[in-house]
Amino acid sequence: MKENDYLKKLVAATALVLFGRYDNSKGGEPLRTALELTEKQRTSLDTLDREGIQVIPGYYSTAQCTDLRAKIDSIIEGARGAAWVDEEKSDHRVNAAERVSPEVALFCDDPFIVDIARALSHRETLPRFTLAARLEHKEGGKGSGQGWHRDSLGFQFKAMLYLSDVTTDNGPFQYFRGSHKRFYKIRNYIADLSQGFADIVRYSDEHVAKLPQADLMTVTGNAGDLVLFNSSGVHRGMPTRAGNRYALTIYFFNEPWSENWEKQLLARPGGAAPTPRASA
Ligand SMILES: O=C(O)CCC(=O)C(=O)O
Repeated sequence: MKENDYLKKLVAATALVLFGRYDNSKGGEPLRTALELTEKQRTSLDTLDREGIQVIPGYYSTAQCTDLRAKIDSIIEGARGAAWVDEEKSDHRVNAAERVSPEVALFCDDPFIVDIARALSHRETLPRFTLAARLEHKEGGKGSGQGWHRDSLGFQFKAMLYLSDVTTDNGPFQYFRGSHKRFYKIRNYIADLSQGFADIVRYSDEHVAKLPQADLMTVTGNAGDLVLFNSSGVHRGMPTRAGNRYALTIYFFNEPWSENWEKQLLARPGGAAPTPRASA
């Protein structure tokens, strides 16, 4: 092992401990009163706490998904330069699609999901936006998210709505159950990591092969299934073999809004002030 790998691990682990400690000290205003959650939301919170991921089948109807797939095509088409596309032209993304689509805005403001995010982060409000994405099979495409990674070392939560039926061919979401837990992360950095890493939240296939494979969840399913996940766990969109996959994903942040994020989002129509969605 190269010497500087140890140094990087040490820096990563120290950052983890610090992030863990300060995770709840930044972001928006703390919850003023306890949220009134439904039984279903409590189940989601328990599952997310234990596993880091929960799948809720049939959250949207087939008809809603058909409509939203067509909306995504026109949002990507209309966004032109503001759409992000990977090198292989497989992964097409528009961030903050709720700014141009009332249907996407409805999903972005879904109270069932937003309240789960608030309960998880203990925040009154959370900045968020919704990614509209179309994944097309292209030879050499790395999959949605461009390979194995954690989104951050501290809190991050996402809600992904499949708008296509998803098989092992068209890029299912993959997640290592339990990898969102602090102890798992620390063990991951200190003990398991045998590769050098250019970026402390990105992992090679060789490294991921050493993680407990029994924890690996490959989320195949139907259009309309909702996948809730703590995105500080190890995950990726599996590289595609055929077909395409549409999805909407809400990104929640437990941090004050930053201009850096704003640069990656779709401009508001008419040049209105670029404030994030953050209402409860
Ligand atoms: O779309 C997916 O399946 C994975 C996306 C992903 O890696 C991410 O949201 O960070």
